[in-house]
Amino acid sequence: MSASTYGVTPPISTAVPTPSENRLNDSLIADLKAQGSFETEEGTKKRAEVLEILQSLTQEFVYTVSRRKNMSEGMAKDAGGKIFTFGSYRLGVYGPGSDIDTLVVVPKHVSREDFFTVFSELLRKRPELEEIAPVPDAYVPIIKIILSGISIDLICSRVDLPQVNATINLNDNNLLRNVDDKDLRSLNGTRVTDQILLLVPKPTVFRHALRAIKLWAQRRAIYANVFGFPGGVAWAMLVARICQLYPNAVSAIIVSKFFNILVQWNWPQPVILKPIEDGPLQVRVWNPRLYPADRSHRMPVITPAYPSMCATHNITASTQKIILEELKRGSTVMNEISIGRKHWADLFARHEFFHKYKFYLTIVAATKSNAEDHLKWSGFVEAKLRLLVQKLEMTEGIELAHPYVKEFNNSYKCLGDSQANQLCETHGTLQGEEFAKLIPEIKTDLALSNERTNADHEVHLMKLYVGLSISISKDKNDKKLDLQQPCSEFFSICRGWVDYDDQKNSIQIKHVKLYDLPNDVYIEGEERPLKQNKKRK
Ligand code: 3AT
Ligand code: MN
Ligand code: MN
Repeated sequence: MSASTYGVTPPISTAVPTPSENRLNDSLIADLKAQGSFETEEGTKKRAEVLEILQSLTQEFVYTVSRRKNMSEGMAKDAGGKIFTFGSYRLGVYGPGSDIDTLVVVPKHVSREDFFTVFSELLRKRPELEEIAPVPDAYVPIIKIILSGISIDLICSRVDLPQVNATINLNDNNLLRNVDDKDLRSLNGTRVTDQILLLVPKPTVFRHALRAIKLWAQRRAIYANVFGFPGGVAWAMLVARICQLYPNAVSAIIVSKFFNILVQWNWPQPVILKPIEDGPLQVRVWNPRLYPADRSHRMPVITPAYPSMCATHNITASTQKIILEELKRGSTVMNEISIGRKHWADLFARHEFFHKYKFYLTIVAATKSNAEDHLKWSGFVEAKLRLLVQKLEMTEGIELAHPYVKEFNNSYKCLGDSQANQLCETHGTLQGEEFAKLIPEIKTDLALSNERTNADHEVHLMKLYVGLSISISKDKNDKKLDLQQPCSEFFSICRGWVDYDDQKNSIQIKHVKLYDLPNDVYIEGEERPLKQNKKRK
C-alpha cells in the first residue's frame, strides 16, 4: 500500500523517526503514564469481562423477544444480536475513569421499546448491576448503567435484517436502509470510530498522540462539544488527519505537527479524512455548496462515515478565537519542548479561566423538585448556553464571551420557601457560598432519585460560567455595556422548554467580578487571585 492511500492529499513527509525523536516520544509516553492516562492491566481485563456479559445478555434479549413473538426455538436462537463499542474504549484511548460506550445491534423484529423493557429487566437481574438510569426520550435513547464498577452507556439500533450474527459488518452503507433516525444516529457512533481507525496509517501512534491531545485539551478547558468546543470525536479526527500527513512519524512528532499545522490551517477549509461519499439514503450529507447552514461552520471537521456530518458545528466566533489561541500556545510550548527547554508537563498545564477575566456571568439553573427533574432542566439549559455565547459576542462592547466547559452542581434541603429563594438568589457568588454553608447539603444519586423520595424543599442548583472580555474604552462615557437583550433572549429560550414549570424551574444570570467568584471554582492547591493593592489609574 502506498503512503498516499491515507487521506485526501499525499503525505507531507514520510520520514522515519530520528533517535532524538524517539527519545522525545519515550518521554511523552512516560509523562502520559505519570498523568494517569492509561488504564491498568486488571482494569482492562475487567472491561473485557463486562463486555462478555453484555454480549451474552444481548443474545438472551434477542432470544427472549423472538420467543415472545412466537418464533421457534431454533429461529429465536439464530436471531442473534451483537454488541459493538465506540467512544474512547473503541479508539483505545480510555483511562481508568472512562465509561464503555456500547451499541447493541438487534434484528428487525426487536424494537427500541423492547430494549427499554426486556433488556433492562435482564440487566436488573444481574448481581453485578450497581446503578441503572434509562433515558428513552433522549436524542439518542440510552440506558446508563454501572456494572461491576464500570460505567456503561448502552444504546440500541435495529437493522433491517431477520438475523444479526457475529459476522455482521456495520461499515456496509446498505445496512442503513430502512432504519429510523434514532437507529441511524446510534449506528453512526460505531461507524465513525471504525472508519477513523481504518484511515490512520499506524493505530498505536495515533492512539498515543490522541491521548496527549485529549489531555492537553481537557487541561486547557477546550474539550466540550456542548459548550462550543471540539468533543472527543472531533479531536480524534484532527489527530487522525495529522497522522495521515506524517505516516511514519512517532506520536510526539504527530503532537508537534498537530499544533504547527492547525494553527496555520486555512479555516473554514474543512478537515476531512477521505472524500465525502454519497449513499443510498435520503439524508443530508455535509455540503457547504448546497446548504447555507454548513457554510456557517467556522472550523469544520467532517466525519468519515456516510452520511458525513460536521462534528464541530457548535463552534462560535468566541470559542474559535479561544481554540486558535490555545493552538498557538501549544505550538510555542511544543517548540520549546523539542529543544529541551520545557517539559511535557508545561504543555499539559491547567487553564487559568477563573483568573483571567475581570467580569464573569454566572448562569444558574435551579430546580425545586427531585434530582431527576433537575437533571432534565439543567441539561436543557446547558445545551442552550452556546446560544447565549453567540448573542453576547454580537453585543457591542463585548470582545469575547468565553464559556467554561464544566457545570457545577449542588443540592440542598432547605427549611422553607424563603430560605430556598435566598439560596437561589445568591448562588454562584462568594457571598452565596457563605450563605449556603448554613443549609444542609444533600447527595444526589440517580439510583436513589428513581425511588422518588420526598423532595420537599429540595433545591438543586447548577451553575455555568462565561468569562467576558470587554472592549468599551474609558473615555466613551456615554456607552455602557448593556447585556439586557442577550440575557432576556436567553431566558425566553430556556423558559420555552417543553417541560418548563415556573413553580419548579428557574434561570438566572448574575454579573460576578473576578474577586467575587466562589471558592469552589478553584481546585485543591489552586490559589484564588489576590486583589492587588495598587491604586487604579
Ligand atoms: P471518555 O473516555 O468516556 O471520557 P469518550 O470520548 O468516550 O471519552 P463519551 O463517552 O462522552 O466520551 O462519548 C462517546 C461518544 O458518544 C461520543 C459521541 O459520539 C457520543 N456522544 C456523547 N455524548 C453525546 C450526546 N450528548 N449526544 C450525542 N452523542 C453523544
Ligand atoms: Mn466514553
Ligand atoms: Mn459515554
